[in-house]
Amino acid sequence: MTNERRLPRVLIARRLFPEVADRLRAHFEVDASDAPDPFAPAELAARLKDCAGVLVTGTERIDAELLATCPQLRAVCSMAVGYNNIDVPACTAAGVLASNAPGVLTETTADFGFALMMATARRVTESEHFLRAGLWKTWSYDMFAGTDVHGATLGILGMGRIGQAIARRGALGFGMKVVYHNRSRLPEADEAAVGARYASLAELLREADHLVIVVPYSASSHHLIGAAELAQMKPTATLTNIARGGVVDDAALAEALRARRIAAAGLDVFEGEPQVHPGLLTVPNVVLTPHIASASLPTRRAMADLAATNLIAALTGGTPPTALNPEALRL
Ligand code: 8YV
Repeated sequence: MTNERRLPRVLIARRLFPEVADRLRAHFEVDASDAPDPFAPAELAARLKDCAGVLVTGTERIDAELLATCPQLRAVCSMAVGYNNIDVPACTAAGVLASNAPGVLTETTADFGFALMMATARRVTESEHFLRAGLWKTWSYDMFAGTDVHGATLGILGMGRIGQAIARRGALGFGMKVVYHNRSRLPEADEAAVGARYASLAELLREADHLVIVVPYSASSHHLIGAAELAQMKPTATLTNIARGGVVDDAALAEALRARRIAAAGLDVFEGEPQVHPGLLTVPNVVLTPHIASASLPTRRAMADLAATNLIAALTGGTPPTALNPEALRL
């Protein structure tokens, strides 16, 4: 008679690197999604029923209702740094370890934030559409004249790792003045490293030539930038959002862009994505990208690997390196 002990079962909730699934197979029985789309909530719940752990991205919603349907679950490990899709207190209450993936995507995401801000300021996609449409007939002194980035004032809303990496690019590479607003002020040495000055939100909005939003989404940052805030910005200013849809009121932004109350916007994230507010699709002065700020293959691999490391540690008695609720392991 064989007395084989079954390995704990884990789910990889999105199609991911096969190498990461192989790493997990050394420890677990693995159910890996190979579908391009996320699971519908009912399917996710069904697949999680007998799982001890799950590797998720920013798209799976993990809340008390779902947790109640999977009593065996002990770890939810995300490859995203933002974790507004995970109800961490509900995980803790259910004795489920939750982790995110900070650090590994900082520089890649900052590169993209800077690229999007520059494309917005210098009207890169708008002018490309013009060229592709066969409209380019001659040179003109003001054709697609944009706003300078070098030497301008860079306003950063949310000064965590990614905000600081963007500040370094602006200050050290482009001679920008850096002003920021954050829930808490940085230590003076960190401010000095990039010459960043702390400001109130109102000052930030008033002073920024280019406002870059990197603040995490939560109930307190919902529609932090709406019509009233956009009205305080310079008419020549740009706004770039690489944080989360919902931090900016997209309807108010579409209207501000249409009325040219600000010059332009660069958006990688949207309220209700992958849906995009129709008003944003019809104005020319916006650069739109499909939530790709962390999308370089080495970085996506590092994000997935960090989630796998957390999952393995959580389910094999180790210490998950980037746990959001380490106390859940002790419950
Ligand atoms: C992810 C992100 O690509 O890390 C985050 O918070 O928004 C992106 O890097 C996305 O959430 C999928 O995991």
